[in-house]
Amino acid sequence: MKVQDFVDALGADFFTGVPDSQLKALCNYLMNTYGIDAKRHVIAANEGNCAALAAGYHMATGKVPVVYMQNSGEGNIINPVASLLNDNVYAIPTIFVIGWRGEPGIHDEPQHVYQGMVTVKLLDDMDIQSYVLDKETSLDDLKAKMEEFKGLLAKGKQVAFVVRKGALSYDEKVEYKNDNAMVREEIVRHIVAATGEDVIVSTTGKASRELFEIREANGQSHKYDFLTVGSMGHASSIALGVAVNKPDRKVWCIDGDGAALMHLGAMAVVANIAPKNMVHIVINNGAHETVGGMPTVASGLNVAKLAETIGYPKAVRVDTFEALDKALKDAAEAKELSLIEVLCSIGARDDLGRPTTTALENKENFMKFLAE
Ligand SMILES: Cc1ncc(C[n+]2csc(CCOP(=O)(O)OP(=O)(O)O)c2C)c(N)n1
Repeated sequence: MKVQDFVDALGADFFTGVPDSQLKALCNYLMNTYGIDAKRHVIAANEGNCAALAAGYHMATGKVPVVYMQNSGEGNIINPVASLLNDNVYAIPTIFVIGWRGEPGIHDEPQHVYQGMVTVKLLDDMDIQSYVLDKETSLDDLKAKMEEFKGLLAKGKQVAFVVRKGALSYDEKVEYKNDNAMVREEIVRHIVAATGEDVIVSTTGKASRELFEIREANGQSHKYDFLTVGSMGHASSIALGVAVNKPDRKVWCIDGDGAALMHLGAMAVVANIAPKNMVHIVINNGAHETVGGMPTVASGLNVAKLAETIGYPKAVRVDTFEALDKALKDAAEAKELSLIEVLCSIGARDDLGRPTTTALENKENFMKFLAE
């Protein structure tokens, strides 16, 4: 189905979400049609924020908002759905559009398998009626379902469209770019070179895939690395837990700007505990590059300044490999928590692979290494 027809059938004029590769057609359509516009289309920091923003929109306009997200975002919306939107509380009508990764029977990465299994069940549990959209769904089917959903929305309930791969199409391309020169994979390569046998906890998305491939290409073990393949936004807290309990090891966290923003409060806690053996690197491309390049708000944000403000003893911002190498060397020698913000371009290699070891193997190797 053409994404324009889908959007028209929903009949909404406000969209908020966190981008998803499986919803690329919708995300690109919204970016081309509205860009980022506080009254029409907002990419929020996490899906729970989207639900709350949708509630504000509804109360101010009386209209029904649309919240879009990957199914991994279900965990982030459950609290505001149960305690804000649900009709036992404020009864805020909302249409969710959810990309279905890890659908049973379709091969997907480990972080999507269980989430895919429980995607519809979680909606059922949250009293959200859902309808699965696939390539075969006709516009008439959709319109009929929407008529039915309108009755529920009128009662202050939420409904969801669960979108299978390829269900929505959009022919126009959107080019996402910035003025930064450094490529993320090369940044990760420099980090690997500087960190020797230290621990690396890397964030959700392509940064972890690049780290894995760099280790392979170098003929190095993967035991140094914990790849945070799911649970976006939590890499720095994982690194914190390791750093505090392994004070003799240096722990580096490779974070993304989208991930750091998703749970920004984590940084305040890292700063407060301030493990002397931890280095937090935020690769800032101002984008959710992994899922297509849609913007985050970090292009207008100085993450290094922010880190200093919330209490990191040291934070620097770099935009050249020369400056990056110096910052990495300083951080490796430092005896205090520090943050390095690395300004990065948007893009990745087309043939970038995925980890060939399982998540469990990753954890076991990592734990064995930590115990050495
Ligand atoms: C809770 C949750 N929402 C959405 C996603 C989908 N997702 C995976 S990676 C990613 C973008 C990450 O952006 P950033 O941290 O800036 O790193 P980049 O991809 O730009 O390197 C998104 C939105 C997810 N994995 N989990």
